[in-house]
Amino acid sequence: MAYRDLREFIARLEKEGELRRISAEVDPVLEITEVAQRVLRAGGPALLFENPKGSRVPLAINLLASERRMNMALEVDRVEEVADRIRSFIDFQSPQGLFEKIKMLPKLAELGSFFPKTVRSGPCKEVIRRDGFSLLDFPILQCWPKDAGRFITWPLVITKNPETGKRNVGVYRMQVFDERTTGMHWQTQKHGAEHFRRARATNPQGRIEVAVAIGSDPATCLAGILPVPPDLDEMMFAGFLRREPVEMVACETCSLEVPANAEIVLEGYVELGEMRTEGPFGDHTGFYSLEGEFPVFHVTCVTHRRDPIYMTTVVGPPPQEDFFMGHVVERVFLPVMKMQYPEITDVAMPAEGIFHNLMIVAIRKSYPGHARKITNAIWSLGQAMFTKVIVVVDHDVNVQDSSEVVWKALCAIDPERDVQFVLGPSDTLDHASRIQDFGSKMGIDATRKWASEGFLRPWPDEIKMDDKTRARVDALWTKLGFSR
Ligand SMILES: Cc1cc2nc3c(=O)[nH]c(=O)nc-3n(C[C@H](O)[C@H](O)[C@H](O)COP(=O)(O)O)c2cc1C
Ligand SMILES: [Mn+2]
Repeated sequence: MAYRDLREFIARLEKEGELRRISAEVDPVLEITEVAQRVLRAGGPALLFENPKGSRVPLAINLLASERRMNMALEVDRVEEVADRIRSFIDFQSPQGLFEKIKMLPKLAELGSFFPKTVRSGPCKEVIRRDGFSLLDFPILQCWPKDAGRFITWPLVITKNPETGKRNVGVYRMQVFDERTTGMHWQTQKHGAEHFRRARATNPQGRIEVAVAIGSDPATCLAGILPVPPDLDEMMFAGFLRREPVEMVACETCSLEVPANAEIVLEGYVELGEMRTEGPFGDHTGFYSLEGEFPVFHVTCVTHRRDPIYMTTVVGPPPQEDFFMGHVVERVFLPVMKMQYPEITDVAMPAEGIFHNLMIVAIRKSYPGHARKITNAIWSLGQAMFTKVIVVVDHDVNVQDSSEVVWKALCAIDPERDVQFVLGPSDTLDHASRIQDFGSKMGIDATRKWASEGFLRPWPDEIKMDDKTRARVDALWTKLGFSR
């Protein structure tokens, strides 16, 4: 059974000893970050701040900030189970006989459970406030000392593609400007930004409707950060993850729908002709992302539960909670990458590479230039386009072991020959690229070089002791005075 909502997940965490309630007053300005950081670094539990200073709304943080809690959120023992489920759909063979067709029925029923379902009402409508509301009622964090202000860090921002009518849900931080206005940090290549640009192209002085849900069941919250293809509804992906449809309910003041189980909903619009300075913000790079011009979100209505919980997260020097999210992305999307590029055997994005700076890819190399083909493929694959450095190794290198990768990759390269630079889109958060959103990327071909690639020297074998000697020493081991 999927979690009905955020509070059911929190209750489960508490039951499993994975939640700590904090009743002392703690300030959402900096202090909660510091507490959450220390607890996360110590491998501690999720936190529920019952008395954030200046607000009557409790605040939940670090809910998914461990492998165990992430598995609980996805209701699996290992995240690879999600990948296996994706693979089972990819591997779908067209059925031959009647028996095979019948065997397929449960799979088809499962497919049906992906699609979001519209419902007439839901707990997010317990309180509806068209007037007199204020964002300042919520315990919104100022995460870091040089942040420009308070930021909503885990909003599910919902828009519709003005051309296709398809929904998009993305997590884009929102700087609180005042009681009913925030920034909308749609980075250039993200789907929300594309909706904004398309709407603006036809109606430069118009508006685009935007709804924001804060705090939902964990799979739905997670779906907002996943790099699913454009025009593929993240709520459908959430339905896949939770194996039950996400129930959506109509907004009060616009034509969008929001998850009915949300804790808090902000309805409103973005003015297409309006930009405002946003940031700085202590970001997941571990540095402040600088101020920039971004669209502005105007809130027209707030709906929430009678006793809402404000869900948030902190990004900053790695590793943070978002590392666990990135790990899910790495594992869950591997079968999708493999579908297009079956030569890929494994992929790793180490925490220090903060998603877009470093990807290590193992391939089963089968023709000259194969590694370079894969770097180019990755640079054209959705948000993997941002990957600043790609290291391609042979399939017998364990990409999950950074020290093995550093060792073998450095041994395998003749830098001038094996490093390739390309120009292209870069992550908006990349503060080193020559201009915002555009810069260079590097592919490193750290595979064994072949004669067909012009490498005419012999490639040496890796040193390994032979089995016979190892067995002999095993047998001798205790006699040599060592313990096993
Ligand atoms: C905590 C957190 C904060 C994020 N903040 C932003 C942000 O401010 N702007 C942005 O464009 N992406 C941000 N992201 C990344 C997007 O959520 C992610 O790229 C997502 O896939 C975007 O959805 P889209 O592909 O539908 O555009 C954030 C991710 C996390 C985990
Ligand atoms: Mn999207």
